[in-house]
Amino acid sequence: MKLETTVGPLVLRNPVIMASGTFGYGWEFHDFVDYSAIGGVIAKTVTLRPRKGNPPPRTCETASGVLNSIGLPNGGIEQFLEVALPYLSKLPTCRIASIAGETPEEFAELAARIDAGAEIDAIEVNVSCPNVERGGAAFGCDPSATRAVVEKVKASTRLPVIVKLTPNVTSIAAVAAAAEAGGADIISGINTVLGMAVDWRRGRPVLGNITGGLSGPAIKPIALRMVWDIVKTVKVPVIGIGGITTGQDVLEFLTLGARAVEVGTVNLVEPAACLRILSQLQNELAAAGLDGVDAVIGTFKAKAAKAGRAPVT
Ligand code: RRO
Repeated sequence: MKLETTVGPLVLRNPVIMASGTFGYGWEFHDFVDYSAIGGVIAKTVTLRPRKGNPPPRTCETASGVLNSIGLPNGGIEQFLEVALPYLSKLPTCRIASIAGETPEEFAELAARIDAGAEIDAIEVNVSCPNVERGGAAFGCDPSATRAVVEKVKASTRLPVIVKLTPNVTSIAAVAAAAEAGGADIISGINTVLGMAVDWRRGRPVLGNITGGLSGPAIKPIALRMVWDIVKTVKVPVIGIGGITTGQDVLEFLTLGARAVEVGTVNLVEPAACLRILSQLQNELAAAGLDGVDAVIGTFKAKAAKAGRAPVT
């Protein structure tokens, strides 16, 4: 069974990557996951200066999902370079850092320092955090601001640049096109969907930050629609993200044309979920008589299947 997939300049042993913010800096999952079995790891987003994050409560369970307003707590780039990056760079899988800045120049500085810090495989540019005021989705909601960030980052690193998009826009295709025009090597999406939860007895928000980002199975249909919009718009490869919890979910995104996926929220409730998802992926492919993921990627035909008829193979 050939699970290997190429995503632009990246060669992954399989298409299942751990999404940023749900897998710590890697070491937190040491007891649960054999890193040499998974497609890749994306570390929690790092910023230039240390950040405390948002007031609690920071998470809340919803129907088939989770709301978070974590607010990007992290020790800043110095601590990342000293503590997290050396560990990340030793993992026997595709190693990806994630960065967020308040200006295009900050994004560029982060990329340059990580590039110089230790050997990794790519940088994901997070222009899509829903829970911080400056930076975050402020860039990802505006095509020209997205392009400006990507151009600066591309000029400051030789590493492949993945641009992670927010769904909280009218046209994700327009932002994807701007990221591509700025030089993005790969586009990933989607980050979390803006939402909120209400404690009606107290007449108050559940989350300390009032609003948060929704993730988990509840957002998979939104993510599929947006990945479809992105793959129709850009030529660069796409990584699908949003509510993936099974091997079948992975195949749905690959069918649309995504060349890999990121698995996030399920890691919070099932730390070894990626291993189950990978075994389901192989079983699904074998049951369909297919010898690998390449037989599935981009096979989507935009005409609904008739009920009650087996798929043509
Ligand atoms: O830390 C967060 O609150 C956060 C980030 Br950086 C992000 O990109 N997406 C999200 O849902 N939460």
